[in-house]
Amino acid sequence: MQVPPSAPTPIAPDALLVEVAWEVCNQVGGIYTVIRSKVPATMQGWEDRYCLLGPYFSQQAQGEFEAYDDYQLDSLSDPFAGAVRRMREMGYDVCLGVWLVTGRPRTVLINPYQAYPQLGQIKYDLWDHHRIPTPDNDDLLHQVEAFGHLAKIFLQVLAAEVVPPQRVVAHFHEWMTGVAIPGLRRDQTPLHIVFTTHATLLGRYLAMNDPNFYDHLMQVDWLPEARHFNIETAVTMERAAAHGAHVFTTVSELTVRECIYLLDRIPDAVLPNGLNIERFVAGHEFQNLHQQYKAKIHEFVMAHFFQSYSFDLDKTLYLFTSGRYEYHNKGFDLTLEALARLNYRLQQSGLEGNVVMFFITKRPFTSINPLILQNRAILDEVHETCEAIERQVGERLFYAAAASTDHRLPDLSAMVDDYWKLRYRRTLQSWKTNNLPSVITHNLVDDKNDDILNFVRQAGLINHKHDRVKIVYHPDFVSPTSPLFGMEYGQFVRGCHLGVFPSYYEPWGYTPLECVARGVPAVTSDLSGFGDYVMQNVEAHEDKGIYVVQRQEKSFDESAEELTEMLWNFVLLSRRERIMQRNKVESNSEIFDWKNLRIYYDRAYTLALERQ
Ligand code: G6P
Ligand code: 1S3
Repeated sequence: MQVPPSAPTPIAPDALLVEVAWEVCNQVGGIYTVIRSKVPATMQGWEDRYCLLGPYFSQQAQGEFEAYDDYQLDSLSDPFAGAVRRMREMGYDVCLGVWLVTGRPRTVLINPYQAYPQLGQIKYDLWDHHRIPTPDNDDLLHQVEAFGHLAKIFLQVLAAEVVPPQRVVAHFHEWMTGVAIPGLRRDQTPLHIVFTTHATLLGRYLAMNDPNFYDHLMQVDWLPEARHFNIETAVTMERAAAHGAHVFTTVSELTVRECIYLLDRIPDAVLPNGLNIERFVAGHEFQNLHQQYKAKIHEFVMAHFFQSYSFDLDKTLYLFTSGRYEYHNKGFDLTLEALARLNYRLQQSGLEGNVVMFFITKRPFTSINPLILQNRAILDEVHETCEAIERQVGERLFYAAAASTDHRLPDLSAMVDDYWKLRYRRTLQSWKTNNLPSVITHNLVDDKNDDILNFVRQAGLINHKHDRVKIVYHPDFVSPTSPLFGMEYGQFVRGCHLGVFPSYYEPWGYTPLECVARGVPAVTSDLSGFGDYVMQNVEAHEDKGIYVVQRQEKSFDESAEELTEMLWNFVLLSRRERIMQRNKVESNSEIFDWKNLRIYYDRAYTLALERQ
């Protein structure tokens, strides 16, 4: 039996903690994962002294949030409820309730639109007091500024509710909520403020556009660059938040460099990201789950490829990458180059087996390719026909066996009705084709200028029969309602053999960690916060199935060669070795549990409480 971890000692029993994030009950990207997965560990230390604060967007809130009714709200005596009641008396529309996620944390949501009538004044004050300019036509900036204004009011009301020596730590994530910080400092609100940036906005833009971003980082003049990319408002907000916070933090050592050169403040601490590993643990079942979901991927692969040619699925490895479509930043370019080299090596080697590589990302598309949908439907028909024949043969064979006098296996083909024989033949006839299996599963809005497609066209990596590395580009997230995969993303990950994420720009990067938590080995890079953390903190990480491609101070060609070598070595593993590796990966994922990483947050809060 597992011994439950004892609740950690509260860092400051008299303090309250409010964590403010745009992605509370509102999934946009990785910060949602940070906040949500951290809730159980945070609640262990802070219990009912913890509250989340985020924007109220009715559509998102409907599925994620349960508001307390007036009776429940009135019966609560804590300062959070007190502040909500007080704001309501002041005429604001504020909800207190629970976020319907593991840990069910207390959550305050505020509708930003209610402050739209005051936007003129809010924008004027931001400029007048903090030199933050706002253009007239950007609705996201308006939402952010309106929410920042309301979050500031809530925190000021809360600060007035608490009775000293009780204190409040307010932890803001990312510029979208950090916009409240300069005003809170100007008004000298008695709060202990922490600000975490999960990536610098300018860093992301520069990295996307400058192949030598890391070499040029030290010389960047932030304001002209921010203007050049038309992100001056957000960048000035980010800088104001970083400078206004008592404690400024980021998620990895890599982002520290960006903070120094682009935000002009050295972070006080690095807060690495973790997961609630317990949610991923499947006990001794996890290897079976791999087998089970791999079988579902087999079905997709049969539908996609076998109409043109077949190959041995038992000797096929499934690799994948996933995430936001940032071709260069996410390392899709490096991955494709390494796959082309791996394809060549495999062709030359005479080794058996194939690799199917999936690119799971999001691009504008008009529809799923109808031919691919049709193939899927025909394969289902083939499956049904086979099952019908199997049933018929099974019953007749059983009867023949019982009645047999010579104990010989009868002619099985004679046991199938002509109807089924014909149907079998016709279904297969309508299915087989001489065309190559498509690389992409959907019709893209802009097919001509797509970087992934242009690479495969140029490299000729277009699923020829003789290609040993096949490519499937799925420009939509995998979901149970998708007619092609019909599974959850997490199930898809479990069914694969290796995740490939050799990013060029990645402040942290959850995707490889999400593989590891499911017992699937993964490739990351030393330019991702996760990879950098692994190199510094996890001994013999390759043995544990975490491969780190060196991209710092390496040319594209050198990194591509290293990645090719890693993939090659992975392909050479025997099934037994893969099973053993998955066991090791899974049993080491505990290192990234928030139970172990929460301490970084607690240290930042302790520091904030020491600062006035
Ligand atoms: C799991 C299953 C085994 C299966 C293996 C396949 O470990 O429990 O029954 O043989 O997966 O592993 P592979 O790496 O070849 O997909
Ligand atoms: C950011 O989200 P992103 O994917 O835009 O924050 C994430 C959580 O800290 C981090 O994992 C990621 O690298 C950043 O880029």
